[in-house]
Amino acid sequence: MVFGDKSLDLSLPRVMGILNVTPDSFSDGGKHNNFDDAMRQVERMIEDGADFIDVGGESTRPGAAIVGEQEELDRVLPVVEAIKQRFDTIVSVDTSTPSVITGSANLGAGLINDVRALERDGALVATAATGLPVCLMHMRGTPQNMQDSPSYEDLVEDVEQYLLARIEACVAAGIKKDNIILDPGIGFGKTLVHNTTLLKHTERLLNLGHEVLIGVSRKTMIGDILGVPVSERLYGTMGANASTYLKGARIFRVHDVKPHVDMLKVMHQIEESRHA
Ligand code: 7PJ
Repeated sequence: MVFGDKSLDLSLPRVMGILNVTPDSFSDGGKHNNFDDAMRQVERMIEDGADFIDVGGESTRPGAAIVGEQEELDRVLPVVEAIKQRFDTIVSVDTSTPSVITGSANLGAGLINDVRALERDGALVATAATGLPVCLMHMRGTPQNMQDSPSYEDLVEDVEQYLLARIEACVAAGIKKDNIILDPGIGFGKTLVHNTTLLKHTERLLNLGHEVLIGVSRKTMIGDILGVPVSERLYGTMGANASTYLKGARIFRVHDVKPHVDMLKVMHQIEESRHA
């Protein structure tokens, strides 16, 4: 798949390093809202083998405050620009905001990653105009209310139907079908059993004919299973990612790049072994 100025073979597993540029991000407590810290963090993730740097200026944690458009632009665009000037990597932008999509693409971003699957007014048109690939994620509700007892008639079917409808909307807006990546949206309007069931059935999204991205890093799902705080969720995160790699997911959005790069390299070599 072609991500702006770089092309990536997605038959290999790929690691997306998370760079939060919010004052209250999910699990790094806003450690990287300082510009120089952010650049050091990017350098480290790239050295560790990240294929993408996912820049997000809106916290979508349950109950998070809504960020204004100008605030999001001010947080994200300087960081996208600086990364593209200093490093040879693919910048993914975690945004739902049309002006952030357009602005980031103009500065060299290579992927639009939208937890709202381009539902915000103007997002489809803005993304189509960039010509970039997009990751469509499933969310039930909004970050403000999504964890208020989410329920589904038929979970996997609902997620599949939602994403199919969004794919159709993308194609109608002029986004190429081959440029669409799907994501079940772990933790976005889902209980523990919803999350584990969706991961178990990763093949249902793959069967729609798109690559699948998984974002489970340090999430509540891991904390619920292990009973550990955010700082102790790496091994559990790796278990979830290893499991979905074996089911065919190919992009892993993570805070801890190096452990995942090593894990996936070994898993890939085992899966690809051929000895007559
Ligand atoms: C995801 C995301 C995810 C995609 C966030 C956090 C919450 N983008 N952005 N998938 N999660 N595609 O990192 O804990 O799961 S923000």
